[in-house]
Amino acid sequence: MTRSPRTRRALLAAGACTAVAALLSTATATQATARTPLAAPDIPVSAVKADLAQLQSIADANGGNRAHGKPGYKASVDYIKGKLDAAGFTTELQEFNYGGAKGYNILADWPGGNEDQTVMAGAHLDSVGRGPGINDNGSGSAGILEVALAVSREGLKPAKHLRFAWWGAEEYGMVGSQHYLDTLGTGTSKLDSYLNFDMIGSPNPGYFVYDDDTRLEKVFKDWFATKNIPTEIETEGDGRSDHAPFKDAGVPVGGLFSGADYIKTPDQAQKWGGTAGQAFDACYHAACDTSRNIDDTALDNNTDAIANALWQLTS
Ligand code: DTR
Ligand code: CA
Ligand code: ZN
Ligand code: ZN
Repeated sequence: MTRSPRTRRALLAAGACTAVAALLSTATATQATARTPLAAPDIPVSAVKADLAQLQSIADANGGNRAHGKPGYKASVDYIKGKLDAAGFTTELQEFNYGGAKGYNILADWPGGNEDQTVMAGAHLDSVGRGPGINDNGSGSAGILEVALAVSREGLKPAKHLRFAWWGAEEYGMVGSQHYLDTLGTGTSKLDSYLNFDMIGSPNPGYFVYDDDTRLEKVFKDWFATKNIPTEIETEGDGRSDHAPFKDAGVPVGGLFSGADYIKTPDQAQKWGGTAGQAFDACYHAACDTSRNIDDTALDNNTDAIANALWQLTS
């Protein structure tokens, strides 16, 4: 059937409009995706607990601890690194010497994203010599490990580059994280932020959010608010964990903590259902910091909060 030139022009115009509309809708959808981050997946706390059970077994098989310079620490490193390598991370074992013993940091980069805007999440992997260090700091180490594995499972394509770190010899004064920053030098200018997770599963938990950087603090506080979980600003850890060297280097820092010392105020006691003077973690730096020294709900909430923060901060 032949059509008049006028009809042909009208049909061509209509077809072009449809094509443009389709392109616009795709572009809009893409922009929307870029602007509104995908929701982070729920991190199964059972997987985090399984990692803690592995770290407990490692301590049991190596003199009861996972301390810097002891076999239990290197065995912990091998466990964490093995999971990351299998999940497609680009890993680096960074060696350093301290106190006559060799220490190790694990750096794990998720391929992709703008490396001039690198978001880091870290936790110290070493324990004190007196015990297995399951809450301090197996909890933070296992928490960020399972978030990293979720990044891999989801095939996250972050706009900003994402790097995870497990630090050695934190208990001797943030030695591993300081070594990393010393070797990074001016590379710290490429760090968008550093998030620290040290003790996130304390029994009798409090929900403490680092208040060193407003933007980072808000990401966590907003998430806990959606879960109706009351939080407090974290003050007792200033200078006492691996965020300190990053803060000293001018990197914006944030993080979460569930309590080490004592419930200080009646308000805290009321808020978290304890009693003033009661320890958040009575096994802090003790032999009883075992896999029984964990509050599963705190570990679950904090690990999910970490996933949400990383999905948001790298979008
Ligand atoms: N986890 C402890 C350091 C520590 C004590 N209180 C806080 C508060 C916030 C972060 C860390 C800490 C240690 O490794 O000795
Ligand atoms: Ca969860
Ligand atoms: Zn400690
Ligand atoms: Zn610690």
